[in-house]
Amino acid sequence: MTKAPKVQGYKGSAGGWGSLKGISRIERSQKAGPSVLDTLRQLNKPGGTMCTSCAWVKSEKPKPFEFCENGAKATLWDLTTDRCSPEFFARHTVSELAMWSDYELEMEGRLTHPMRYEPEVDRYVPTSWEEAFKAIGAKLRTLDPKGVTFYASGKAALEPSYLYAIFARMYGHNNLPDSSNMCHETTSVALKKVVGSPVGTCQMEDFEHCDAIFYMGQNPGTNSPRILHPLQKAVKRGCKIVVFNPLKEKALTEFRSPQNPLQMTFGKATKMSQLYLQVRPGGDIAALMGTMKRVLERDEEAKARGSRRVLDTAFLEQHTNGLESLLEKLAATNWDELEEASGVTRAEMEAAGDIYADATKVIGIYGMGLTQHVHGNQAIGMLVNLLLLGGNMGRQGAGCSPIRGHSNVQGQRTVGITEKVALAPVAKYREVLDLETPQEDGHTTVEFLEALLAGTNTGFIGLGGNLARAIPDHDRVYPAWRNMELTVHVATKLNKTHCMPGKEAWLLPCLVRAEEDIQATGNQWVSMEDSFSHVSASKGKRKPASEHLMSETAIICEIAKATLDPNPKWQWDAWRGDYARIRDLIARTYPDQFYEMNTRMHEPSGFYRGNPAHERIWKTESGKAEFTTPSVLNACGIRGNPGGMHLVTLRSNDQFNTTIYGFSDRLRGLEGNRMIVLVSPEEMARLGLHEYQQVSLVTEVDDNIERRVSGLSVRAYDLPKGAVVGYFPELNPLVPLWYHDELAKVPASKGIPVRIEP
Ligand SMILES: Nc1nc2c(c(=O)[nH]1)N[C@H]1C(S)=C(S)[C@@H](COP(=O)(O)OP(=O)(O)OC[C@H]3O[C@@H](n4cnc5c(=O)[nH]c(N)nc54)[C@H](O)[C@@H]3O)O[C@H]1N2
Ligand SMILES: Nc1nc2c(c(=O)[nH]1)N[C@H]1C(S)=C(S)[C@@H](COP(=O)(O)OP(=O)(O)OC[C@H]3O[C@@H](n4cnc5c(=O)[nH]c(N)nc54)[C@H](O)[C@@H]3O)O[C@H]1N2
Ligand SMILES: [Mo]
Repeated sequence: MTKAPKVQGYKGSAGGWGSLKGISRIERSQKAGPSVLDTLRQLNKPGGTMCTSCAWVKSEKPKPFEFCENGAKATLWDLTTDRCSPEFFARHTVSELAMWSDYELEMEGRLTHPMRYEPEVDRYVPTSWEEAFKAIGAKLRTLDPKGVTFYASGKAALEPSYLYAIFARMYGHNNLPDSSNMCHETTSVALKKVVGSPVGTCQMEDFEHCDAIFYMGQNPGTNSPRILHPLQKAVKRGCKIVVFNPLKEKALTEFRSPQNPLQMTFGKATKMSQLYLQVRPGGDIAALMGTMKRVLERDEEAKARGSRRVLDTAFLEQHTNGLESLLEKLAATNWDELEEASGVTRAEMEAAGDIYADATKVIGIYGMGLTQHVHGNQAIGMLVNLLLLGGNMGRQGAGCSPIRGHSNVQGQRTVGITEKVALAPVAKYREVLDLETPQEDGHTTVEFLEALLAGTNTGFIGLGGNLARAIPDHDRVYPAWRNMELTVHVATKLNKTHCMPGKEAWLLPCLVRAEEDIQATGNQWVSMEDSFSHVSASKGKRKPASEHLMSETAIICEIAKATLDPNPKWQWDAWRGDYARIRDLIARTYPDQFYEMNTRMHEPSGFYRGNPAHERIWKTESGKAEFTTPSVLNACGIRGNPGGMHLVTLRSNDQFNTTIYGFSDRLRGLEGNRMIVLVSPEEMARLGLHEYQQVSLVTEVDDNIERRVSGLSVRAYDLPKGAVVGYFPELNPLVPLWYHDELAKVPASKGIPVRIEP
């Protein structure tokens, strides 16, 4: 038998000096120049630019540096002095570029000119904006609108997003998927169902009052580092953090604040979590059921003793529905089943239950580890079940806080980028814009891809993003992508999706958020919404990367003008010239939440859009908060045999989604290679694998399609039984398109049944 290799690890803590080294490495590779410091200094501050990296809330009282390692990386990446110019495109055919990696393509730097695909020479060639708009408008007019999809990737501000959503409907479809459809759509569906509001219920002050946090399936050290400061403060107050995660993520074990020179130099790192449950993929439903069993026991004990009840019986009585059936399910499920489905022990689940029972104010936090499963909505439902038991919803120090991804992804949904007609402000569109919303629901991301494979989706506009890489089932989808009649990309840097042009294809370069956006009335403000439903203003101050760039707002206005028949209420030129007029439209369309938007967005940390569930108003079918009874114990769609393994695909510390900054996954102690598969020493021994062995991963589903990724190097890693781990997007060919959340259709990228082939 091979000797089990030593599990590697990163010796430092999250944050600390390592994060500063990470930033300076990117600064060298991107050559952004010293003036970038001015931009960094005013990130996320009133009057400044909002960071494009994550959607965590902007502080009311900003620190001297109100950004994190990865916010700095994202900003430096945007402000690189490298240029991907027409000369570059003249040197390379698109077929050649299609073979380049995500990393190599974006390393070419910022796009500088509008480009048109020329099939005869298989190259992108420079064009003028006039030619581009005229041709795109003319082509869109020949296509059936129902077969055209307008994708958005979550970064564009509220102003362009609002216009994009109305343009789609004026043109004739609701095909408005956004990155959310691969991300937190599970949240939008599940939270809506159980508490009546599709977004998180917490506010910043809740983090100052909670005494326990259940932190599930989210990696803050990499993906939302600014949250670590309020978490650290909470821990220092005595708040207990319970983590559910198959991986021991560094930032959830220890953290050193880069904002605190004393702690950086002399201090001990803060121990972040009290209890760490290394659940198997999808194991959260069962682990939460076990937790809840213990909470109920503790409540019985308290009742018998006559001490403070653990259950908030008054809240349960007045505000909730459906507890009985959940209690029956819990009683009928035994600990052996829960241990098998969760991958953790009864003692661990009981310890989690004890922390919950001892706390009076509890917050639940989660990310992709819950949303990207076939039964992801049920896992979110279980977390809410636990919170409801103690009345931990809609009161100070308590609530449910999904951590959103892209910096304005929540806001895009708020201002109408949605494929569901029921969520569009249909009556207001009629009143404000003379706009009749098309009646059929549009495409989710998965439905767009299904239409693409069926040949019925013939046109695509991408407002940012790298959709062909972010989606499942690459090997099936790529060939179909190029059959489209028209592809249009509004983008900042070249990526692989751009290298899959349709028969007519356009690459339209746009400004980044840190750059000046000069229109008829001067440099424009834009606005975005964070994970706490706060809407803040942002203004770019930097000279654009090229004089030929246009803003996303201007590009949408010009394409719309070239496509649609004129209507006196559709004032594309006026909107383009003064974004305050777009905000007036938003305010008229959503008066309850966006009244006086033009002034309120300048409040420190933005204005709060409000959330009924935060006030214990439940906009559900029953008018109460709903307990849900899970139909399964594990969130993976296919459990396979007991030895079966599930693949988790996730982000390294050196990437922003499909943008690969480099090859260092510092906090996990993994360096130099992204084509790796992490396997536990026990599984390695069982399968006879050795470290650095080259293997393939093969998807184990029964649909007669072979899904395989080869050339992966095995690394030993501390993982629960049945889990293997690798990187997104390299492993996306393994995710079947039909393998997605049963309600929200979010691809189940965290629980793919696989086998390892030597
Ligand atoms: N620097 C940087 N910042 C980012 C991004 C980025 O790529 N880079 N992406 C942005 C976007 S769009 C998003 S959506 C967010 C994503 O942020 P996260 O939600 O943190 O996404 P992932 O990196 O996919 O990591 C998911 C976490 O879930 C855990 N996990 C996997 N399966 C399970 C499971 O079954 N149960 C539990 N409990 N845990 C599980 C993984 O081990 C991992 O820690 O970050 C945003 N911010
Ligand atoms: N297997 C697997 N697949 C996943 C995930 C996973 O965890 N596992 N995560 C999913 C998630 S959570 C998400 S959100 C999606 C992400 O999917 P997308 O949002 O589609 O992808 P990104 O990588 O964020 O897009 C990067 C590109 O956006 C463009 N860009 C960058 N900044 C701007 C800008 O300011 N304006 C414009 N117009 N363009 C810009 C650049 O050209 C860049 O190449 O991927 C999903 N796919
Ligand atoms: Mo995301």
